[in-house]
Amino acid sequence: MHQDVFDRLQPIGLTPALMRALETLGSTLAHGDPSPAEPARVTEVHRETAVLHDGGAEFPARLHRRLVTALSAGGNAIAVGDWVLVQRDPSGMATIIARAEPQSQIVRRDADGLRHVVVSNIDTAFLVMGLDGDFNPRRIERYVALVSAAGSGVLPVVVLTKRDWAGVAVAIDETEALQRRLGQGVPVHAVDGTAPATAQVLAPYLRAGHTAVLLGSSGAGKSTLTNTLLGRTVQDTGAVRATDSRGKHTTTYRSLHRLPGGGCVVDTPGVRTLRPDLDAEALAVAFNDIDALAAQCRFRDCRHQDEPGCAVRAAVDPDRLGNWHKLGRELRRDSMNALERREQLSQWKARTREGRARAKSKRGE
Ligand SMILES: Nc1nc2c(ncn2[C@@H]2O[C@H](COP(=O)(O)OP(=O)(O)O)[C@@H](O)[C@H]2O)c(=O)[nH]1
Ligand SMILES: [Mg+2]
Ligand SMILES: [Zn+2]
Repeated sequence: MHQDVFDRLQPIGLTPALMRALETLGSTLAHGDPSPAEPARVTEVHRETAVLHDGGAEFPARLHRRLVTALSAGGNAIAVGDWVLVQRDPSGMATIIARAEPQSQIVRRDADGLRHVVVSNIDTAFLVMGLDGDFNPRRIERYVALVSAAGSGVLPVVVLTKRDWAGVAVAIDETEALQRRLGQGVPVHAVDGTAPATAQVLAPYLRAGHTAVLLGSSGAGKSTLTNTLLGRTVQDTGAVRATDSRGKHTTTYRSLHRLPGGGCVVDTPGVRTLRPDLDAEALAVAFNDIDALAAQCRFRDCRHQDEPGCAVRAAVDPDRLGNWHKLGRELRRDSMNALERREQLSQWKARTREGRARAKSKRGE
């Protein structure tokens, strides 16, 4: 890749590692193919099309069916933030023909346990929550676990919005309590998302070439923050119900925006129920205080439930510990389901093999 191409793409998040991945993809594709593939970043994904950015401008592109099928076979999909290669047909229409393996990926599971990629290649995850009826430390811990599972190098940052609405005293109390509960690895900020000065508070997480995603319930203030960071109104924002502070789903799809200061931000629609695609390691990272204290429990296999001499129960917020137990149960249920699904698949494959063999012998082959 030419230096000038890298220089053009670096402000929208291209790293040397991703550039090498794209180059490798490009050289494997080049065999016998005359038209060169161009690198670009995905800023929106729709059913059959996507919007891409080439460092200069945005343009529409088609998704290549074979690529979509190959990715979905591995429980994956093209997502906002991905780095891809595109090829143009004679009319100039672009098609995404390859995707670089993401450096980080936020993945949630739906009620059926199916994986959904939310966003790829991010540096910061702003966990946005209102200091109104939306405030819920357990939900924030769930988001921290979601981010821990995204791969190392993604920093979770809690952004408590509506500080102006809650009042300064309440905001300070809630912020300090949450910071104590989460520990020092997760910064917590209370902001007025509508105030221009909030862009300066979040600027350290949005350096040139960095990408941040905004996660949180509908009505938490993600689109408001996006507009404040951009310094202009790009995203529609919606009113929340006074009774339960819930928002209408004003934002319906994810979109990546380039910030005037150099970074990128991805606005997302809220999800009602959040199930992180967890593994034991990610859970241990998200709750590293529990992991560290466990070494001091009297019993080596302490479950931190009712055992005597439990160092975890003695030190950790009981509600946080309860949440850790709950996420652990979900994790075991999900991995059990994955095992069952694999067993089911191998049984089904064995049956089709037998079926084919029977058909063959009937035909007398
Ligand atoms: N007073 C106040 N209102 C806010 C703040 N952040 C968001 N809002 C309001 O909350 C509502 C929902 O915001 P929106 O950005 O659409 O939430 P989203 O669903 O997370 O994108 C809108 O009416 C916003 O104006 C804030 O910090 N202070
Ligand atoms: Mg929104
Ligand atoms: Zn214990």
